[in-house]
Amino acid sequence: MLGYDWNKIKSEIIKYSQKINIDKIGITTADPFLEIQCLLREHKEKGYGSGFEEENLELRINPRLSLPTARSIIAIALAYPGYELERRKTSATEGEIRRKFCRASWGRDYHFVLQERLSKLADFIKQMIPEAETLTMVDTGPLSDRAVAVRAGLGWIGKNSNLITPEFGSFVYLGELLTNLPLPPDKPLENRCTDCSRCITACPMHAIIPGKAIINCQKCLAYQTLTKGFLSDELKEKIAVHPYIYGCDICQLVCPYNKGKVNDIHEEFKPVDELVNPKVEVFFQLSNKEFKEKYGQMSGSWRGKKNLERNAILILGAVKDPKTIPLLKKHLFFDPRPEIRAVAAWSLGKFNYDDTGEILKEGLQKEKDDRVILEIKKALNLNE
Ligand code: B12
Ligand code: SF4
Ligand code: SF4
Repeated sequence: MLGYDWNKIKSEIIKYSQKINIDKIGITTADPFLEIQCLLREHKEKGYGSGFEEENLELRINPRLSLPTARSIIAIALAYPGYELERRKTSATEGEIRRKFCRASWGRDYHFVLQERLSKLADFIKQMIPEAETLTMVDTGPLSDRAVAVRAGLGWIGKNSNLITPEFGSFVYLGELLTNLPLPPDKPLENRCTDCSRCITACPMHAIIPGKAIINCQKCLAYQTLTKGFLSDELKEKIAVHPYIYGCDICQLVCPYNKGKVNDIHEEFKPVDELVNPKVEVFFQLSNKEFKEKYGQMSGSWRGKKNLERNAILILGAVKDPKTIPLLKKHLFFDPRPEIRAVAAWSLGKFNYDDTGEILKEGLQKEKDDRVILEIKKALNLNE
């Protein structure tokens, strides 16, 4: 592709990105991300993964396995709100049981929002240069969005493993556009975490591996609130008192680089309080169809309803409101899903024996699944 002034093309791309409300943009080469190869291998070998990461390490590291002609990668970031919800202040006095969705689930699902921006950017580039090839990724692509953003100079990796931008803190979504254009690359920023370790101290699960800027997902509540299976006793205790029914913002909220970052920029990400700080019982009241209609636009709905129901039952065990005993009983006796019956037993076990002992004993008579039987016995303090 001869005859183009790549510096000029780059500044046209930057100008256009501002016009379509992309908050940050940076460019890096499409060279393999050898700098993260060892880290990704260690992450996998030590069992720190969540299973949501791309399995194939080569694909994760080499952009040219996704777009063989790639010469550059354009990294983008869109900021999302960092402020607190209004509703939280009043919920306790009303005696309601509510839990939040993490900020990354506020407003419209970010995958669509960023993909739309990247598609516009791709169209713009192709208008300028008809022979341009492009491939866009947001979250679900094989590349590490954070590694791309770091090398393109959008920010640095905090000890909590999040990419932190100087302007918006770590409350940013990331995406990238691979292209065959030889655009001039940007320079990475210095890491500014220095001797701070607030995120490591604040993590309720000790999930952040010190000195590595990676987390052990098996411990992390941002991951475990998304799972749908049986949980260890430790995880049940922690999810029951976690402020979030979906995700976790704790290690970001304590970060000094997020202090005062309101990021009230994009209409799409503005939260509807009732949706992102719901009464936990709503998840038992909604049919799957109703759940899709009400929550389908939020990124926090991608796992369906089961993980939210399971977490909600655990929360009822922590709150111990006698009004919720009939609901827990119904799930212990009649829910077809053993994972849900198991947490119902756990939560009933948190009440006084006088209030729920008979229910648990009756549940034990009915139950056929060994895993649930074990849970009921634990709730009744019966030794094997
Ligand atoms: C799997 C996954 C998860 C897992 C694991 C997260 C994790 N920390 O590993 C779970 C479910 C726990 C999760 C949680 C969250 N996630 Co998530 N997740 C992903 C996903 C799909 C892959 C991440 C991955 O491979 N992790 C494994 C680690 C080892 O790799 P990595 O995090 O990509 O990047 C590391 C390396 O690249 C390295 N690195 C980068 N450059 C360099 C350079 C050098 C020299 C070295 C040595 C290392 C290095 O540092 C990074 C941090 O360890 C990405 C999307 C994507 N395709 O990349 C989103 C992504 C990371 N998640 C995102 C978000 C928003 C979240 C949550 C904030 C949501 C929430 N509130 O609950 C939390 C944050 C929890 C946390 N402290 O990390 C954003 C992060 C934005 C940001 N500012 O960093 C991403 C990028 C999605 C997106 N496109 O916006 N997530
Ligand atoms: S997201 Fe929550 S559980 Fe996960 S590392 Fe951060 S503070 Fe710990
Ligand atoms: S809390 Fe401190 S150590 Fe953790 S990411 Fe923020 S600046 Fe870095």
